[in-house]
Amino acid sequence: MTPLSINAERLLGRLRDLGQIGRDDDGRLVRLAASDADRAGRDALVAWIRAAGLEVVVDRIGNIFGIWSNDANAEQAPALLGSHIDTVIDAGIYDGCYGVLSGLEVIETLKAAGYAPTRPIAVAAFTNEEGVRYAPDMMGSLVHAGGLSVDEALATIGTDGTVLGAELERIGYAGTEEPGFLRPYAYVELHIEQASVLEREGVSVGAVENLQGISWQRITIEGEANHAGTTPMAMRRDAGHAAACVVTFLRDRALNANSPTVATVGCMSFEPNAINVIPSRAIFTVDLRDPDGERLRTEEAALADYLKELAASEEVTIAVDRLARFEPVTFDRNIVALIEGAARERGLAVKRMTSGAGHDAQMIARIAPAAMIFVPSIGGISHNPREHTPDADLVAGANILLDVVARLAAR
Ligand code: HGY
Ligand code: MN
Ligand code: MN
Ligand code: MN
Repeated sequence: MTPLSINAERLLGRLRDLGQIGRDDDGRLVRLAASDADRAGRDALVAWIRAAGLEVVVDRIGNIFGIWSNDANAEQAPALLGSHIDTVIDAGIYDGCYGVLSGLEVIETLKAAGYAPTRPIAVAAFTNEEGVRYAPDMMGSLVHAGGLSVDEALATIGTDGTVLGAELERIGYAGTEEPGFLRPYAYVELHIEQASVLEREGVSVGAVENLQGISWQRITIEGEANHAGTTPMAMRRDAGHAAACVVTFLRDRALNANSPTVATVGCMSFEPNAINVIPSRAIFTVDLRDPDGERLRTEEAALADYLKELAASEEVTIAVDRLARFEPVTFDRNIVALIEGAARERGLAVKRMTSGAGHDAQMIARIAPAAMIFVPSIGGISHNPREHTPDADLVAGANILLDVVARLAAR
C-alpha cells in the first residue's frame, strides 16, 4: 500500500504566499512579533486553519492553536505539531513557517484520508519565537510550558519601547485562553536545519536528538564623551573601544576553544553616535551557545570576569542585563526513533543530530516528550533572504511528519 502523502502543491503554495506577507518597503521579509506584519501573517494562517475545519484557539500570549478532535477523542491529550511564523529582520520564508504549515497540512491530509486518531491532533504557531523585538526568544512556547508567567511576558518592553501585551491587543491576538491549557501527549517540530550538515553529507532528514544551551545578555558600557580631536588617547574613557574589546574577546575565545561554543554580538549602538565624539555609551547584545550546559556556564563566567577587568583598565562602568537563558535539551528517544524509522521506510537517508538554533521544541520538551525533524538548508544559510530548501526536501520532511504523527496519534 503506498504510504499516504501530503498535498505538496497546497503546502508549497501556502509557504510562498505566507512568505510574501510582511514585506517592508525594501522588499525585505520582516514579520516581528505582534507587529502589523505579524497580524497579517496570523490572519492568513487562521483563515487556512478555519478553512480546514479545525477549532481555532488563541491564548493570552497570542499563541494560535488549530485543533482537530472529535467526540470520541476530545478528552485525550493531543499530539501537537508546530513552530512559529514570526521572523527575524530580512528573513527567509521557511524558518518556522515550514513547521506550522506542514503541521496544518498533515492534519488536513489525515482528515481527508478518513484517519480516525485516538487523540486530537493540533498545530501551534507560538508567539515571538525569534525574540528580535521582545526578549526572551521562544517566548510563547516558554509561557505555554510554564517557564515564564504570562503576565510577566505581556509586560515585556520591546526594543522599540512598546509593550507586548498592548501590541497583541492592538493586532487583535490577545486571546482569552490561559496559556498551557493544552497539555500535549507529544510534540514534533519540523524545521529547516539552518546549517549545512545535511547538505554536506547528502542526507535528506535530520532526527534531532538534542538542542544546545542559549545565553542572551545585553551589556551597557558607560564611558565619557569627549572631543575626538583634542583628547589624548591615554586620557580617554572610550565606551566604544571597550565594546570592541568585548567583541574581540568573545570571538577569540570561541574560535580557540576546542568545543562547539559559539559567540555572537548581533546588535550594537553608540551614544551620542557622532563622528567627532568619543562614545560615552555602548549598548550591545551577546548570544552565547554550547551543547554542554557546564561549558556554557564557564563561558558566561569567563565573560563576567573579563568585563570586571575591562571596567578597571578602561575606567568605564559596565552593566549586564540577562535577556534569556535556556539549558541544553535532550529530546525524546522514542520519537527520535520514530523519525528515523519513518525516514528509512520512505527510503530516505537520516542522521541523528544536535540543533544549533533555538526552537519552540526546546520549551515544549519541558512538559511533553518532544523531538524535531530537520530538512537540509542550501549552503546552511538562514536568518537571511537566501534561505532555501528544495521542494522535494520540503515535501519529504512533511511526509515524515505525517508518518510520525499518524503513529503517535494512534497510541
Ligand atoms: O535564536 C534562535 O536560535 C531562534 O531562532 N530564536
Ligand atoms: Mn525557527
Ligand atoms: Mn529563527
Ligand atoms: Mn529558532
